Amino acid sequence: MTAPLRFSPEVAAAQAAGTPMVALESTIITHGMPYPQNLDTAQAVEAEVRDAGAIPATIAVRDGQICIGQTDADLATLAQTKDASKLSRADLAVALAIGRTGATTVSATMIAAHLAGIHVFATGGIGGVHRGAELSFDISADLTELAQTPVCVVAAGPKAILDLPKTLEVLETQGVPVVAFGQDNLPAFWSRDSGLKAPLRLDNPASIAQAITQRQSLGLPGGMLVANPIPAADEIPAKTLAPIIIQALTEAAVQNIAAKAVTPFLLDRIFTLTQGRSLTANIALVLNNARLAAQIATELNRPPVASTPASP
Ligand code: PSU
Ligand code: MN
Repeated sequence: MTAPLRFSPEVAAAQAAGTPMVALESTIITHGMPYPQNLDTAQAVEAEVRDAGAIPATIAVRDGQICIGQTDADLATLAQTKDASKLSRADLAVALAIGRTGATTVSATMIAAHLAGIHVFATGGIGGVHRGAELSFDISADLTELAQTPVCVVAAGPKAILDLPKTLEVLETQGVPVVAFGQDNLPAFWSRDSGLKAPLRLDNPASIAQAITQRQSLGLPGGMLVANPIPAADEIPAKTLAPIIIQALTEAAVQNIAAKAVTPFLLDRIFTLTQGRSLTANIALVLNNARLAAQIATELNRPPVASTPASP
């Protein structure tokens, strides 16, 4: 049995024509942002990818199929679906088997993108090691996915609600290149600077594309995380956010929020506690990531420059 993939007309045409493509996830739509900003953002992110010369492929599960690329109507329905499942690697096959509507997280989106032959994926922030993971064992499946599925994920860093040093440690153990784009330090989602040095740094889309190609040439499994800092004009300084994150984490603990509910709960509380500023920042950083992902996909598509044979 082959994987049940269904391509939108736009994505099918891009595949046939060899146009660069960028995968986009859907959990950010169903669990990461409120309606209607989630729909506006999903549409704006797709437009950003097109403006940069690539084709967007937003990925979601419905009717027993992994849908690669959504029509405007599909996006509008998804953005208003209250009971969509949050699907990661563990859930994908069961959701397909029972025909559930589901949104794909970073891990499930990477799997689907790879099956569809898409090498670059843009999102907001990846999941990682949660604070207190030494007791809860809550470590996002995004990290082990990056270790095994060859897709380049462009994000504004791991979300700042996480334990960032532990997240970097796990990524290092798993052999995942963590590349800060254009700066030395790791960005922290809503903030440009986490205060931690990023393991690696690259300064342009062409060198990121070359690193992807080199990894393939070495036969190494897995992808790469490109941590793209939020534009300066849109950032919330880490110092401003620190007490708000602590408050949201405390509320999550008091209310016994666990497992898949943790990240959506924290994002929602931080949205309220920042009077919506975190959402404005989240939207700006996703758009910024979509643009860089499209540039990387375009560079990856460039035919290698043929070396000129020496004249006889
Ligand atoms: N980026 C955002 N908002 C989100 C996410 C990413 O700006 O909501 C989602 C992604 O789908 C990611 C998930 O995989 O959050 C992480 O969830 P968890 O911590 O439960 O693994
Ligand atoms: Mn988790």
